[in-house]
Amino acid sequence: FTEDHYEKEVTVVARVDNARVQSAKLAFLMLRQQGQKVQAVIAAAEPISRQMIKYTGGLNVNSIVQVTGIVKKPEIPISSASISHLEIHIRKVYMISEAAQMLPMQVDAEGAPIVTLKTRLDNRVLDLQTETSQAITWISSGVSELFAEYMIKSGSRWIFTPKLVGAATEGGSGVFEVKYFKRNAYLAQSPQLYKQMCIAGDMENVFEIAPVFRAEDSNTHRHLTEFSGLDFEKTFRNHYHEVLEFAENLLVFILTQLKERYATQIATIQKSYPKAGDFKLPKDGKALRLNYMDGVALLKEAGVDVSEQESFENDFTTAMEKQLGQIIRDKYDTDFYVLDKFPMAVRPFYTKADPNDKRFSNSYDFFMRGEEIMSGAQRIHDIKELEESMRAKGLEPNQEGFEDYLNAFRQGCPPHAGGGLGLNRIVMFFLGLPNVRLASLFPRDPQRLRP
Ligand code: ATP
Ligand code: AMO
Repeated sequence: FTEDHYEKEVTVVARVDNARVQSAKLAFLMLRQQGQKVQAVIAAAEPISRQMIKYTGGLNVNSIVQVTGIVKKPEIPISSASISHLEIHIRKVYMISEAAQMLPMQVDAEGAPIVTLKTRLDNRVLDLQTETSQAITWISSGVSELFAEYMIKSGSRWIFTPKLVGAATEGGSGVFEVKYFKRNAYLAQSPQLYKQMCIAGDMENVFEIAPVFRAEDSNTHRHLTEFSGLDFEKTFRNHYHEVLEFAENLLVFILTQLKERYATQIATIQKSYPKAGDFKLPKDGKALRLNYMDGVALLKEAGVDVSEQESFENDFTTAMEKQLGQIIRDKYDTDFYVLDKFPMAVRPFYTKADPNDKRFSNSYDFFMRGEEIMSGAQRIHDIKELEESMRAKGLEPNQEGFEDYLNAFRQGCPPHAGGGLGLNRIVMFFLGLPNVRLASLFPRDPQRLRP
């Protein structure tokens, strides 16, 4: 409420955050709407009966009520930032939707849950009502909005590719099989092949926001079996770095604008997760780009055994990625950076090898706080080269499921590159949340299929 409401009658619909009877003549309600709170007072006076005071003070916590009253200054000033400094003197109270008497989840005085992550996720609807979850879901909405905004401004077309696919693609592992009438189908593990087929279909610049399914038994803090993917694919003229630079600017835009547009939500989340406000962006507004081998050298300098990484057969382990994240934060003062030129051996078959050194590839990963949020690459657009690359990775070009994809290149296809981002991971690492499940509305992991 603002000063404009002072001494005026208002009607609000809100949840009961807390209700208490002070005496036979006085009761208090704390009302809550999307994390914002206002105190309401009911005192005996014409036409308010003692029975109405008892009823109001005894309302079940979380019930949704409609309250009409006059806005006044409270006798004891309210100092909390999330509670209005004005209060409502109640005239009428109507029950809109009553909550059960026993809530399965306890919250502290600040409204933060005081239970385990499992209990929070089991009771996710209640958990979503908390101030912190409200703010996190706004950040997630913000990342999607900013991604779409930037893509559309760049002339990109919003596409929707099938999630039910006829064959296990992208190499075969990690797909969910589902019944499809008399056949089997699979849930798409990435829009990869379709976004490239759109490029072959002369669409030039495309993006998608859609679910991605991974049948991987990864029980970690950052793996989900269904996550929200932000994907894009673009043609380029001379060099794949045109697309890489585009992706870097896209991320700098998203992260900078999040800080600007969602400062209130970030401050709220910071009360429960202190790192939420400390994400460091490069000071010059340009992404820090290093090569994979620069990363190897930085780790080596720090005394880490990187012999397997130097042999180009193995990607960084999670522990190495995190350590590199810390080294880069200390040295370059940024939590967001890009590694370019990954070894060919650790990338998928559709990745273009570096023409100057075939041990490497024209591919990149983006990191936030030392953990991967995006993978991308220049793609092979020449059919012969693509078939050779498949064979080199142990895939048979004639095998079922690849023919439509490969046919797309037989008609000619312009050079292109792209990337795939994990929405939940961006939210998680931007806010420094300890678990990706907190950045998913109703998370799916190997153990969890409900709520
Ligand atoms: P991608 O997006 O390519 O899947 P990622 O880095 O998140 O990227 P992986 O490459 O599959 O995922 O795995 C990376 C790291 O995640 C591994 O090095 C490992 O430390 C960890 N990880 C994956 N699966 C498990 C698991 N089941 N248990 C523990 N850790 C795992
Ligand atoms: P990749 O497999 O690296 O690349 O996935 C892209 C991004 O998706 C996110 N991600 C996940 N998020 C939550 N849970 C998971 N299990 C999970 N797995 C991946 C990460 C990751 O960086 N086709 C390529 C993209 C491309 O080249 O365009 C691909 O799918 O943030």
